[in-house]
Amino acid sequence: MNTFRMTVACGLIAMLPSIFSAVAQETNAPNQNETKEQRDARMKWWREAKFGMFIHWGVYSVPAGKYKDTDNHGEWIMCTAKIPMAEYKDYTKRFNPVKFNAEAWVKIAKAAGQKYIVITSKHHDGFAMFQSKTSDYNIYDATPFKRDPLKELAAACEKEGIKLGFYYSQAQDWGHVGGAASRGHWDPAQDGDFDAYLDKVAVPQVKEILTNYGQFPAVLWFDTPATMTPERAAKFFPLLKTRPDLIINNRLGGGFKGDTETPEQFIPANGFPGRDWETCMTLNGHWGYCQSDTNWKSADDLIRKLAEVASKGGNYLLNVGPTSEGEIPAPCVEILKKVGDWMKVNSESIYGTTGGPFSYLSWGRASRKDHKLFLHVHQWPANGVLRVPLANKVSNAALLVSPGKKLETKTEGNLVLISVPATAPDAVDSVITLDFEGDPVVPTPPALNKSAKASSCQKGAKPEHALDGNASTAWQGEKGTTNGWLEVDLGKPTQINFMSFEEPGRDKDKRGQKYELQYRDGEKWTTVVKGSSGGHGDAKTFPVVTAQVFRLEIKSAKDRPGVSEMQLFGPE
Ligand code: FHN
Repeated sequence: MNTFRMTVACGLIAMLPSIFSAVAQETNAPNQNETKEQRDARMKWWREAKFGMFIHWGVYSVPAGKYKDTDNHGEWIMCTAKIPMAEYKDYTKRFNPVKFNAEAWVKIAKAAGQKYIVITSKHHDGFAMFQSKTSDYNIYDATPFKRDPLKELAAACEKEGIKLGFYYSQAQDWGHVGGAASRGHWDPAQDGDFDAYLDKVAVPQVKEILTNYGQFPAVLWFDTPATMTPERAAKFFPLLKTRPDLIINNRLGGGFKGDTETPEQFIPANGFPGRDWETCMTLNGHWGYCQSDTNWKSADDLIRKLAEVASKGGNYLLNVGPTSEGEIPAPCVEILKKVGDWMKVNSESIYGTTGGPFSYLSWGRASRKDHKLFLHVHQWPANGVLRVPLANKVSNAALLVSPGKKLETKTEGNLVLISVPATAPDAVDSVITLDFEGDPVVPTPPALNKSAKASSCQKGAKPEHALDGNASTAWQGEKGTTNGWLEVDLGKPTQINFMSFEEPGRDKDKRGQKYELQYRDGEKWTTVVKGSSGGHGDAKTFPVVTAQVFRLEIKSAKDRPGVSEMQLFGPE
């Protein structure tokens, strides 16, 4: 065997342990051998719950976003203000949340219609919000409070029938030697061995939060897998396997998929077909309490987001950032109560539903339970007729608020026309139930699997990857290009009044693409709509245009132009 071949052989042999190790890691991961039935049973309560409360609470609520002459920080304040470890730890002396009332918090969540809570047991600053024997840098030992809020929350959740999950920052830890920092350490006191940190702090603390809180946690929400490898992730597997019913997200790292996808601050255009997913969002612009951030989302916006998430088969984890006194900010309580008022009337259209069959509806969203559709009407038809692009036989239609009062329906081609009252029962989201027979027959999106061209294509990509209905394939321009275009031929002149597109990679990639949608108008291109994406695509509605060839022109992109899925739709 010649030298080259010998070298290659030795190289492969040398790699074998890590290959076997990675495979071994994955095969040792929890739930590797569970059947579909076992998985469905384990995920059942979570899939039915649909709506949860995220709580980001920690010692960062003491500075509340301010540090010296800077403001607008959140739970990252120690990093974004580069606060030295010793100085940051001084905040613990002032952390005494005497107004904390677990029962009150759980009742706020229940009143909103939230069925589970996920609270930060330890965030990136390394401060444990529970009594930890592993490190005295915790709320019980390091503050005047001398209580374990997770224990009190666990008792309140048990009493009120709410599930409780724990968020844990397994890699980033700016308060313990060796803990990772995705933006690098800023205090030499943080420097140390990461594997030693995992063994001495993270793994023992995960054991504590998995064993000291009775039936909880029902969910373990790992976050930011900085520097995690399959071997490092595998350190947690034996612990995770001690809780066979535990639901684990996809952020442990080392390639561990976990049970749920976790889009953050956005709702994916098509959800994640075949995967459980949960989008988490803030109520203002910060996860942790930031006193100056009063930019609260409206209840109307949140109700429509909840309907959109349900229509795509996902869960909605909506965050609150309590104060250092232990209170959920009053505006959050008011907004959540309004969402709860809507849920009191319409929760049947959310709890236990799956995604609806429509890729697009001009007037709203649709969730589903077997042969019943819940039509979430955001734009009430002025002419009293709701047009539903469903070619199935329908047996009944009614307002959810008055189920006994049948609405008249008739079929027109592939449309179901529902006669509705002149006034919408709910200005934000009125729900109509529609019972149908058979499997849903809905329009094929006009651009799906159509032929496409592009200005350039990176090796291995094709323009058609943006039109194949699969968000994990994407068209991307050649490396080094910062603009380009993707052209689709619909095969015939088609009425279009809505466009959406998703971008490859996590929203962290922040491609920030400025784009124009154009249609071929004789020899020229006419622009229909312009916009820019924030890293996870965009969607636009516009006056109806009839054309056969459309082009998405990316005028500028921070990275090469890229689209993982583009959809064009016309009016029903
Ligand atoms: O860095 C964290 C952030 O502080 C927050 O906890 C969010 C919530 O999902 N997760 C990480 C950012 O992706």
